[in-house]
Amino acid sequence: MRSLLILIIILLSQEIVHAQRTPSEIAVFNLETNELIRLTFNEFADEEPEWSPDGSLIIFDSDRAGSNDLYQMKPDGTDITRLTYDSAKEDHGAWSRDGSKLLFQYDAGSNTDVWLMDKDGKNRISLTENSARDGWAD
Ligand SMILES: [Ca+2]
Ligand SMILES: [Ca+2]
Ligand SMILES: [Ca+2]
Repeated sequence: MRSLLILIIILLSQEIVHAQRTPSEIAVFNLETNELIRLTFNEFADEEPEWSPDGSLIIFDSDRAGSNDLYQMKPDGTDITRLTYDSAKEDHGAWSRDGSKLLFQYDAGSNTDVWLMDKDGKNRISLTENSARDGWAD
């Protein structure tokens, strides 16, 4: 069943002045029923959705709080939880195979690094520390 559901991003055409990126939404498309279920509803950029290995959660990134951060939600769009809170740009989230940890790109401005944290946002550590651009963990 899970393989028949596709996460897609809807790009919205209207320009929103205060959004940092193009407004977009996350939706699930059911290949059996051709049903499109929209999961996010706001004028900000919600992007890069990734299923957890067991299908119980979706991580994504969003600039809805000003800074770009990682969030997670249930596949029906409920229980949205913010996972990162600082001013850096966190995106490109990816699940570990056992679903316990998240890899992501941490962009502080002049430089990016790959970070790792528990799926609830705790125990963040940087895996790379150098002046080159390291990223795209997924
Ligand atoms: Ca949005
Ligand atoms: Ca941030
Ligand atoms: Ca770096």
